[in-house]
Amino acid sequence: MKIYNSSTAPNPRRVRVFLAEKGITVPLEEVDIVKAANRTPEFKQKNPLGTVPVLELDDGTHIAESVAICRYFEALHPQPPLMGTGAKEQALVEMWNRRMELYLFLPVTDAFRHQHEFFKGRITQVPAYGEVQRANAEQSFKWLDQVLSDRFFIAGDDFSIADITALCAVDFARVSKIRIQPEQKHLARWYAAVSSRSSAKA
Ligand SMILES: N[C@@H](CCC(=O)N[C@@H](CS)C(=O)NCC(=O)O)C(=O)O
Repeated sequence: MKIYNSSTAPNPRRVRVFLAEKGITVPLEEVDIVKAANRTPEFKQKNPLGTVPVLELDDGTHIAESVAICRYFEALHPQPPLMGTGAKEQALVEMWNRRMELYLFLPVTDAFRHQHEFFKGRITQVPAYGEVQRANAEQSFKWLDQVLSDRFFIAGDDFSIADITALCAVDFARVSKIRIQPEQKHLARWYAAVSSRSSAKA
């Protein structure tokens, strides 16, 4: 078993943090996305979308999509639960993780993809769309600050995959100069708590 990884990209980090929280070690193989090693026909046999992370099982199965990889390890190693336990909690964690993906992680990564030199020639960049997504990301920081005014973690009392998605988004946002604002005290309190966990170094 191994994971095709990029040590600088935010999606593989989500999986690394998840595994670190579980205390699981999986060999990592670095894919040089700067040199577009993820876009070769050989890599696309593992994941036709040409993205990392990809989990390769010993039977040759490839599982891409960060949440799908996390789901696999949650099923094999349920402790500590990071995707909720019981119908209600699992649904709430799923809801918050989807929200973090759609309204935080996506605008943050779109701002980067559509405005940064790195993606020039790799995708059709629409800088104005990047600007809209930057504003959406900033709006989501404000919203998350409110959300965190009445709870310790994003989905409630327990640390979950939703916190991991949000942590990786907030850290990656720095590349596009999107930062927690001084008045966003709840968000700053949450960020200090999650980024001081040892898993955050993964
Ligand atoms: N929905 C996918 C997104 C994967 C993704 O976009 N990965 C980025 C790294 S964060 C990538 O491979 N980018 C390289 C490229 O697009 O060339 C997931 O959750 O894993």
